[in-house]
Amino acid sequence: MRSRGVALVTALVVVAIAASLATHLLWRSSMWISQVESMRDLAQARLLADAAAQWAAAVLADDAANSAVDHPQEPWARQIPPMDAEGGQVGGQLFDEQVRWNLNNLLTASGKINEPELIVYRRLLAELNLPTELAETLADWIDVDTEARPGGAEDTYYLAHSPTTRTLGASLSVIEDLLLVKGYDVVVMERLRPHVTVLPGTTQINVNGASAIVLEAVLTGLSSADAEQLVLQGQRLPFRDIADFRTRFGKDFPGQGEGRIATRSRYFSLRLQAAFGKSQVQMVALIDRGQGWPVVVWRRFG
Ligand SMILES: [Ca+2]
Ligand SMILES: [Ca+2]
Repeated sequence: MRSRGVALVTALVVVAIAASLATHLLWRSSMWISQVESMRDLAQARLLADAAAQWAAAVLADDAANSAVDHPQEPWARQIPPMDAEGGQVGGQLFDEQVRWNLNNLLTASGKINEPELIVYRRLLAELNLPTELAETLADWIDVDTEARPGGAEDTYYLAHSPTTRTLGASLSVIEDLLLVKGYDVVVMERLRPHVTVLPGTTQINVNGASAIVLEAVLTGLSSADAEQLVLQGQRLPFRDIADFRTRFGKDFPGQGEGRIATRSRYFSLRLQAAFGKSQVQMVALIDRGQGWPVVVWRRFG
């Protein structure tokens, strides 16, 4: 009787273990299936985002074919709320990157610093109440020589500080590169970001959409009040061309540096969100409308 009792208990234990093992295996395989599903969904969401980027390029091509100016009231600038597409959802918005000052304007093709542009950057920093040494440290970071400018910093500084690194000696690829440069931190970045960008080569400022701070920095002789008045004018009715920009100012136009401004743009950034099944992706891309069909220069998923 006692041994039967023990055998029964043993049998029950065996059954219990087998059952829990089966549950565990079932759980493992369903985990595996859901992982495969979410990987598939993620891949689909990315495909959807890439398709949307191609659609944005087509929108910009269409704009170039139909208008000689670019301004934030044009159809390309509209925010597209998430909408159903190919079994998922996608939405986003295009932004004119040339309403911001391009930090790579500081560098000439031969790797030297463009001194008049450095003056523009110093002015921009001063308007933002940031130390103007940030212009010198960035200049040393991107120039090809290893001689430190007054207030700047070259390899000797970076090799002695953590994280140990060397200066870039080339134009910036992405704005986050700035965080490696002496004096730049998240607080500085937050203040700078609405007014600066990182684009290939040298670019002009599109006066349709640029901030008063940027206009004041690129046009020597323009006061804050002048710049603010111009921004308001452009918001009421976008400027057709630079002659229109000057004329509508209403009195003798004090700004110098017309080579730095334009009323159309080549570079646009795209921010979009795509969702498929259980997965969501965010994408940031830079689009170049320079020659022929617009191309995606780079894209990042987040
Ligand atoms: Ca346009
Ligand atoms: Ca230097």
